[in-house]
Amino acid sequence: MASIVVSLSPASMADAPSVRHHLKENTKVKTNDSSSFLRGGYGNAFVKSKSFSRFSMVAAVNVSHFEGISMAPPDPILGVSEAFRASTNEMKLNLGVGAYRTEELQPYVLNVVEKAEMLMLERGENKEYLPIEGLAAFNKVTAELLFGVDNPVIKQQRVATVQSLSGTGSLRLAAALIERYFPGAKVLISSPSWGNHKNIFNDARVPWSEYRYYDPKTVGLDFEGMIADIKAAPEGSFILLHGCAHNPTGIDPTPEQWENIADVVQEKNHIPFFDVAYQGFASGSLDADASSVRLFAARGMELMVAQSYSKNLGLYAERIGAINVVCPSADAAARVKSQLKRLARPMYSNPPVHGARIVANVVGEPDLFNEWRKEMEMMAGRIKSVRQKLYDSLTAKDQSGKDWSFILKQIGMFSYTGLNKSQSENMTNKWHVFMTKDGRISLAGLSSAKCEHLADAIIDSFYNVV
Ligand code: KET
Repeated sequence: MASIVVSLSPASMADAPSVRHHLKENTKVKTNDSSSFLRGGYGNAFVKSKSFSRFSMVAAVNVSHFEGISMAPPDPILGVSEAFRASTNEMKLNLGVGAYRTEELQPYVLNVVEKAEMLMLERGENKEYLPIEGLAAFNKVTAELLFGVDNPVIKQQRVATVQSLSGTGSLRLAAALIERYFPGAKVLISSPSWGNHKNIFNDARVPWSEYRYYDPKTVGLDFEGMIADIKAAPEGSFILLHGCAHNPTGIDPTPEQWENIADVVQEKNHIPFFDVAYQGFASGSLDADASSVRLFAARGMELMVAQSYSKNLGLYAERIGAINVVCPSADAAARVKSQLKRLARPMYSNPPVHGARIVANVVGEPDLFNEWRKEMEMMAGRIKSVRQKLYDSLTAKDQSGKDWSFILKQIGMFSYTGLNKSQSENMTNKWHVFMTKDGRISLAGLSSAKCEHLADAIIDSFYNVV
């Protein structure tokens, strides 16, 4: 085979990035700085062949820049929606992604969102860039919604709030802050957790490990394991906690257990890092669902909270959320905010305005706010009613005496069924119930009419597949 001669020039490192993966085994490489040839840079996990560090290369032959890139696996959650769309079966049911559907299994745009959008049109709002930190009116109401208007952290202006790209973008921005200002600090993630948490910290190069959370034996919380693992973490770790409606298990600590968790976090000088993606969706009450965060804040602790409006306002595609950092003083909050802005600017410059205005209008206008609360209660109520109906169907159909009541104890959009990977695959392959392979089903995508079919599918998969 012919060999390819490639010359490498470290002088132009800055514009180097993309050709290194073409160098096949029989490629001869010439470099004018061989000492640095294998040094520096991190391996690229997405490229099959060897990484050759940061060099610009002038290839003597025409080699493809992208040929060596391997196929990425589908996303474990959003890939389910892709597979669902591709299915032509009439019975198909998408219980993969956590997205609210009506009883007719249609996406739902909240009335208050439509009203807020009308207001925006009437006011003739423009499309100028937002400041890096986002819309001021949004940042104000979102922090107030989370902590409560009268919370001392709000009154004392101790919260640095930056509008970001929904829950995911807010978590990613916080991860960048950790990477920059707390080098080497670890994030502790519950086992299991929302699948994207690990990706976020991996991509931000923040080390993480897991703490015990779910106990398959009791289908409940492994509270002792959780406490022990948080205690054992290096002092000053970030403890990622789901504010409410834990995803995927639907199992939340009791108020008393939250107090105990706060004790240990405080004792070890850890930093609580809340992911609040379901405020109002767990119980139907915005205040009750924020109580875990408020309990930590009331102890005077520093903490971080990533917020999302994807679920509670149905603004999935608007990418609207925020990162809040509770600081010891207003001064510190101003400094933290300035650094969050500095991190956001090269990542995405500034956030989108549309969703921010919707939230500012809904949360900031008392009439719309009250109407929103009713709509949220309605959505949370529909999920609770299909949860009950699914339990009833399972109990009526399953003659074995198995106790399915764990489903009723879970809270939020999801139910963690306990089905394993092959059982979950059977749900999809045989019953056309599209779901994640960890046994999670989104009850927000279920209608009363489909409960019987789902119960049949679960019973068949549970008893007939190993
Ligand atoms: N946190 C949690 C716990 C979470 O479940 C989600 C989304 C997010 C953050 C981020 O949502 P965003 O739209 O970026 O604000 N979860 C659902 C959708 C997804 O996986 O993206 C899900 O678990 O189905």
